[in-house]
Amino acid sequence: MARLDVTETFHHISFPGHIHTQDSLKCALHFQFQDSDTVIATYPKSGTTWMQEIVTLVKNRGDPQLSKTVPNWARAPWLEQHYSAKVLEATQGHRIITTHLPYNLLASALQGSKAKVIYVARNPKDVVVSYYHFHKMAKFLPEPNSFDEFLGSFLEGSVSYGSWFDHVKGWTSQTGVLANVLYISYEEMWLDLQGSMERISSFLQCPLVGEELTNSLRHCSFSSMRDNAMVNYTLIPKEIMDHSKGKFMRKGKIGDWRNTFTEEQIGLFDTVYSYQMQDCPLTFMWECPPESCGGGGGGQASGDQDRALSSNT
Ligand code: PPS
Repeated sequence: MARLDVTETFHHISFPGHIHTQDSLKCALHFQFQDSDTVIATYPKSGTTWMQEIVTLVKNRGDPQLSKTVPNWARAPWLEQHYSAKVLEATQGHRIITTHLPYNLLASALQGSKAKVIYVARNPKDVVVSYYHFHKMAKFLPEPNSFDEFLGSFLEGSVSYGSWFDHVKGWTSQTGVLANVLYISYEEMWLDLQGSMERISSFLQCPLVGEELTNSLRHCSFSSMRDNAMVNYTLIPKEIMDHSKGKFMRKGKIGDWRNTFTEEQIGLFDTVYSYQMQDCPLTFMWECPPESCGGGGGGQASGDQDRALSSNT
């Protein structure tokens, strides 16, 4: 199933036809969640792969065997993608399920379920830059022209997987509606990976101790994941993901958007952001605090969690 140039429009949202069909999208809406499922929900480029790795390591008590031998899409498949139904049917026991779908599309399938949901959000300036670079390498997404044009599409919500604003507002307003939900930000994970891992493992009722925790921290660091073929997408053929156009594990930083945005683009973004988020109490960390900016992602500093996705965690 190549369909690299096909786009599926479903509930007014575009999805790449290479990995989605109308049937796979429809099936996701009627999915039977089990109470033992862990669901990772994200808007693209918000820390999905990182959370897939963390949850895999937590569920395996820090043993990296699975993370190093099974690709992330096989051990934490995307619910809405066409190959997932078979993978999920064949999975025995605890399932890790990933989704980029907005909350409103999954609401009825999730309501009443005790599946554990982890929602990861990232500041949208870093998201849009990461997404722009991903469009250059992923041949199943439209080739972007300028960043300026891509930013316009992102702000109006016409990019694949729809509006970042709708996605984040939809999922984060479900406190008290979903039985088990954990909200966490990419920035919290970056600034305090150990604290985040402890929080995630407690939420999953598998609290890690001693070496379980140190092993997990080591294996989900940026450098370890960058070199792990099971998560860095180097297993995907060049015709589908062209690594000469960029790396999936690209920079892994907070505030990298500063290297791309012009002053004019910052102005436009901030205007749209203020309007879209006017009734939303979420706050994001836009820059890396100077004392933490020494290196790659994860665990160099203790996080000021109040500054990142703070309102209802
Ligand atoms: S996708 O395509 O939606 O699954 O992408 P996603 O995994 O959500 O996001 C990819 C970005 O996450 C960064 N990343 C990390 N940063 C820090 N530490 C770790 N361990 C880590 N793992 C993934 C990855 O580098 C992408 O961000 P950018 O800014 O492009 O580097």
